[in-house]
Amino acid sequence: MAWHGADDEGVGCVNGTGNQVACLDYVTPTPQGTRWGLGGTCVNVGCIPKKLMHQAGIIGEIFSDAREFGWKLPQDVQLEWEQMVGGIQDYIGSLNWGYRVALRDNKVEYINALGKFVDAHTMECTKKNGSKVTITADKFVVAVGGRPRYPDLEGARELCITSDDVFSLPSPPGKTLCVGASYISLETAGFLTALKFDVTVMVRSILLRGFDQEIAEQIGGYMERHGTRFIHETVPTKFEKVADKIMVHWKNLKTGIVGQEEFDTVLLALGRDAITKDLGLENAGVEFDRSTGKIPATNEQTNVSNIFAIGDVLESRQELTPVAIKAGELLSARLFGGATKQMDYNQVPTTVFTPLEYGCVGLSEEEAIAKYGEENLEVYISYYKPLEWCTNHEEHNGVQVREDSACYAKLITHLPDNERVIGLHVLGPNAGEVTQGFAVAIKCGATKEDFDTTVGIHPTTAEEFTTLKVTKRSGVDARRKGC
Ligand code: NA7
Repeated sequence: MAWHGADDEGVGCVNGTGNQVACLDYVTPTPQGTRWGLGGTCVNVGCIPKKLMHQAGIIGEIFSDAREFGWKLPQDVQLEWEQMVGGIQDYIGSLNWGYRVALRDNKVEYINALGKFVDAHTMECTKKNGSKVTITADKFVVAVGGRPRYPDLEGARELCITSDDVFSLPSPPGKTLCVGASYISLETAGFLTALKFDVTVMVRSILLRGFDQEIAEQIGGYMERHGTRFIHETVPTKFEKVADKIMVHWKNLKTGIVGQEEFDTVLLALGRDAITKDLGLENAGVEFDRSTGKIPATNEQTNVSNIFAIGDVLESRQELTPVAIKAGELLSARLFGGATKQMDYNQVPTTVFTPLEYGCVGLSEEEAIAKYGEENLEVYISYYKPLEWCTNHEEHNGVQVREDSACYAKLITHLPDNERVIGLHVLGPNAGEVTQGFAVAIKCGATKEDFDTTVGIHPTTAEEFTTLKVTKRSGVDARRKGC
């Protein structure tokens, strides 16, 4: 059996079974020449460096809290970009090495080559130096993941970067434009703003499509008040090199007005494509969507019985590393361990690491209304201010650094089903940590009463969910002054 692609999910240790296993991994460099090591998107150019840069931004914001708590800090605290990037890249290097060692310890052969199916049991592997080897296997797992999409616009590939490049930029990005309004764009814009860069987000339609729109708007509002500029209903039309800058030409979709502005860096976050098109899937008889690269599968099995797919290449599944890891573990246990458990893709929690983090599990309000009808739902809401923020009265450009009603908790319940909780949303510090525990409760079928009878931990932000009383239906103002 061969695992193809080393997104974390591919680095499986199924070899305890005595099977012969190979893991094929190859990173095609970006148009800017960025390449990385073993571990896939999350480790190298996704979750890991993103969270660390987000943390660098949070640390910057904490300086103003620290002063209010009595720490005497210089006013002009500076970030050294090169040191931050160096530290993050060193850490990633250690993870890459750890994966190689894990593969070796588990007697998995690591082949640093680009694979292409010759038929359903044969794969041709091309190494960096052009030499080829052919491997055969009883079973294949396709876990090649996705890469950022480039628009068909002049200068896009030559001049712009993507999330594949931003975490290893050798010098500070300077004035930056983030194109796109989904989580990769907003997270990048968020941490770059917190790191004190001049950042603009170009939005074609709405923020965070697919997420709860009330919260998406709140995220945008918070980011805007804290220094990120937004250009709405606008798309880029051309990128041009002017001296050492990038001239971005754009068009407003509503008014038709065109304009241009210079930036030092342009980051494109316009979606990702599964990189299956050169994988020779057709040679193996595997069906896939030629426009998105996605592979349909039933319980991770493609239409060809010995070829499986996990992770971002799967059609209609979440593009989240922990989802892929769990699906991969369950798949290997079924294939080689005699297990029968299938992956449950429902109620998967996730977090958007914008400056104010957004964690959610279950349905958005829009999805809940579409599925059950508004009359069958109760939506409990509360604005809150973390205690940790409450000593900070500093203002920046007329905005309180730590605002009163910026954080938000929302619980959606299904009335006919004993008020079972079908959606939990939290906007605030440590939202990922808050959401993870509640996700277990929701998976167990928790009701509003279960939340109400759970004793809160005081003083925390998560306790907000044990005291929710105001419903949206009531029209009562859920805003609060202070902590
Ligand atoms: P997403 O979630 O696919 O979102 C793409 C964003 O880029 C979205 O805001 C789009 O606006 C916008 N977009 C797409 N094409 C254009 C063009 N041509 N011009 C301007 N704006 C555009 O992408 P991410 O890059 O954040 O990737 C996240 C992926 O990782 C996603 O697939 C996850 O599931 C995993 P729209 O809302 O369509 O108007």
